[in-house]
Amino acid sequence: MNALGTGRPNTKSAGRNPARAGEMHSAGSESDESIVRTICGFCHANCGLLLTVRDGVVKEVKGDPEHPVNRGFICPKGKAVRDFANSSERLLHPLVRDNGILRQASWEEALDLVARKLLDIREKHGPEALVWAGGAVVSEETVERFVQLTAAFGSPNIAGNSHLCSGPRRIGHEAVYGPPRSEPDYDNAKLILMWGANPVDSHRPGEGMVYERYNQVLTRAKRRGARIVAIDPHLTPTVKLAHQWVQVAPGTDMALVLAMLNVIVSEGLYDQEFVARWVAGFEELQGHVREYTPEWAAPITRVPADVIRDLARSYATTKPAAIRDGNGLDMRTDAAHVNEALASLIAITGNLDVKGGNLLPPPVPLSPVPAARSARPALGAARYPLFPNANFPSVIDALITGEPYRPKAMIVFHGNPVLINANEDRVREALGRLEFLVVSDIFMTATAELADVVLPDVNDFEREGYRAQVLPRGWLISLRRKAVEPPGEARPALEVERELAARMGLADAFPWRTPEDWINYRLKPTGVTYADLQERSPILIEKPSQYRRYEANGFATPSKKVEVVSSRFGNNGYEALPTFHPTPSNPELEQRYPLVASSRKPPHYVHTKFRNVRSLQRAYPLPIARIHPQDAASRGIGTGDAVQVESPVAAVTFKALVSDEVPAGAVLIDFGWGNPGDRGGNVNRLADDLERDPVSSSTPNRAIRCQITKL
Ligand SMILES: Nc1nc2c(c(=O)[nH]1)N[C@H]1C(S)=C(S)[C@@H](COP(=O)(O)OP(=O)(O)OC[C@H]3O[C@@H](n4cnc5c(=O)[nH]c(N)nc54)[C@H](O)[C@@H]3O)O[C@H]1N2
Ligand SMILES: Nc1nc2c(c(=O)[nH]1)N[C@H]1C(S)=C(S)[C@@H](COP(=O)(O)OP(=O)(O)OC[C@H]3O[C@@H](n4cnc5c(=O)[nH]c(N)nc54)[C@H](O)[C@@H]3O)O[C@H]1N2
Ligand code: SF4
Ligand SMILES: [Mo]
Repeated sequence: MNALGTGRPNTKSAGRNPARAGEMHSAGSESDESIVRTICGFCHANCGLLLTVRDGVVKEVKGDPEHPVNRGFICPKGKAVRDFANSSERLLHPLVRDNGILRQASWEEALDLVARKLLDIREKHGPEALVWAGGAVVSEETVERFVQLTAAFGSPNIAGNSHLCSGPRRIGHEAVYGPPRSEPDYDNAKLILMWGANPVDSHRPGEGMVYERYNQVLTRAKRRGARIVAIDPHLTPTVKLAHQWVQVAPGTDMALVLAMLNVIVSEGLYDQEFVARWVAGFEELQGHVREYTPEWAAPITRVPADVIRDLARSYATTKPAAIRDGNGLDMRTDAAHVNEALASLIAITGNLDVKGGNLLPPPVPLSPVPAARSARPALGAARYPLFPNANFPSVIDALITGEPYRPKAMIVFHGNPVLINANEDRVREALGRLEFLVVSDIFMTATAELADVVLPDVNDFEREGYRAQVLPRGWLISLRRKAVEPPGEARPALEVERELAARMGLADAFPWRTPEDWINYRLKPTGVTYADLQERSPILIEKPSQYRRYEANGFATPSKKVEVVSSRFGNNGYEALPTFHPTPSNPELEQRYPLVASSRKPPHYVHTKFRNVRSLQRAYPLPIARIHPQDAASRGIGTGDAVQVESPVAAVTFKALVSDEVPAGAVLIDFGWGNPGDRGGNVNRLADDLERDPVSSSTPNRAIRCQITKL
């Protein structure tokens, strides 16, 4: 084990009394100033931060130069963390709905009410009537809370947002070579395909893996001489950084991958040795892709045939080559199968689990969050058998149709399901049918506004927590330190969850009293303890790079081989080979809605968060719809005009930006508005949630048929 960092105390005092980490909590006295080393919790990167805390208030935020993930770098949101920490808009007291209105309540009253209602619902409808709905994995403790309570209650319905984020990619890759899903080895690749990913803005160059100085992975690779190709319909900062831009038409990646497979297979450019020894179904794949020539794919993808051919050849022959698949390959109706095709591409070219290719890093081993033992299956299990846990679209269906059973209560923790899922109006309708909705958040949100009980949580600087990340050279464990006291009556979710468990007769399922207990329990298999982290965080558990680990035991598939004809898919009633299905033609619909809208994550915000941070609000006040000059001209639309975007589901107003960042026929709309007070429209109101990927239940939040008119 190797400690990164200095070995100096983690909190150093600029005042007279050197403060130890544990004493930081009450930085109350007048002269008290200290630096707290912690991690940012606003996105997955979890950058190391140094907070200057004076008189119990965060005064300054800097990137931690010693944290390997960011080495002092801090993004625009990170810079605004101080304003966020000191926001005056925090939820300060529990709220309880009374005669239709949310009013302030004591913790006693709120917790008694939640316990009583949930027990009553269990008595009448069974434990499965409770659903947990969480948000993005921004650190471990932010996706763990209330899961334990829901499971102890007896419900298997743990439903997050992974149908929109990485779930489809994971299912697609695992169908071919089993878990874990592969991650690009940026620092050793000679060619890197950035496929539907924009890490220059998203700061997410990997999904299950982080990289040292992640904000420099691409520039570092370029400096080393690696070639970077961005496959993206939109002109993004990542595209600008790449050597080549393959401007695939939105949603047509399947045709592009199939044509690349066709070239590689027909020209014998695959890794013959690897294929012979490790690939099952290769002949079938060979026959299957014969019809998918570059000439066939060109009109579909709007990528010229010779560009496709060159891309296939260079990917297959530049050894080693890595692919970063991004969130542009989720949120589409062919999501799982597109990723299956990509996984086969990686494997047959011999780029799987080799240095500079796509690595298969073992995940950090953590003790499990105990799961429910339930008589009834999770919602969605029958329709989406390959989706782990429950999935949110099936929860919505069940609320509306009552099939296979109707949930009655929901706990939303650290997420905003009303805004982030396709078809906001239908999500609202569904949540309106709940008997009881509990929301834990730190701000009033579009989801919290619907709640029967709102539980004010503490924020990232007011609690202890932890993050366990995979780096190419090992496992990195960081401690989140408590730097300041929470405002008002905000209380840590761990404490709240425990109190609820006690009130509901579930105390036995909750032996953890403090964050320390919980962190020690979860980290036990790693050998790192809370005390170790107190002393020096982050801690890197070095795992010398190991490649081709499959040589020992094979791949984690039924045949122990890479299955380019996926038995996991085939055995569950899905197509076992990736197949192109043209969108059925519907002239009436296409005439009425001739454009296709996608959505964009603005670099200033993360999802629906931060619109209440004034500095960011000023920098980027409202959501923008980007439209191609040709489409703008024919509609008389100019930059700055208010436009109405209408889809078959809803109509929403945005400001227009005429720009050739988007191809003709496409519209690109900023995602994440719709919370109370942010004054922006929600792009997800336009998306259809019934059109879904049959494997992953992913909805087309990034492929919305629409028309635009100037207002
Ligand atoms: N159209 C479209 N839709 C999308 C996407 C897209 O690109 N386009 N992206 C998708 C993706 S990738 C994802 S991951 C999802 C995101 O889905 P979510 O994770 O549900 O979205 P967030 O807006 O991040 O919601 C996080 C909530 O947690 C609250 N919060 C912050 N800190 C704390 C805390 O310490 N405690 C508690 N209790 N709450 C806290 C915030 O105030 C916020 O309300 O959206 C998906 N939806
Ligand atoms: N600023 C900011 N950073 C974030 C987030 C945020 O909300 N804001 N969210 C965080 C989360 S939860 C996630 S999951 C990550 C996501 O981070 P990334 O995986 O980098 O994904 P995105 O940033 O959503 O970028 C997706 C890219 O796919 C492209 N794309 C859209 N449609 C298609 C298509 O049909 N084909 C292809 N090939 N490309 C397409 C888009 O133009 C875009 O460039 O970002 C994280 N970081
Ligand atoms: S929001 Fe910015 S500073 Fe915070 S973890 Fe993400 S990239 Fe790092
Ligand atoms: Mo995400």
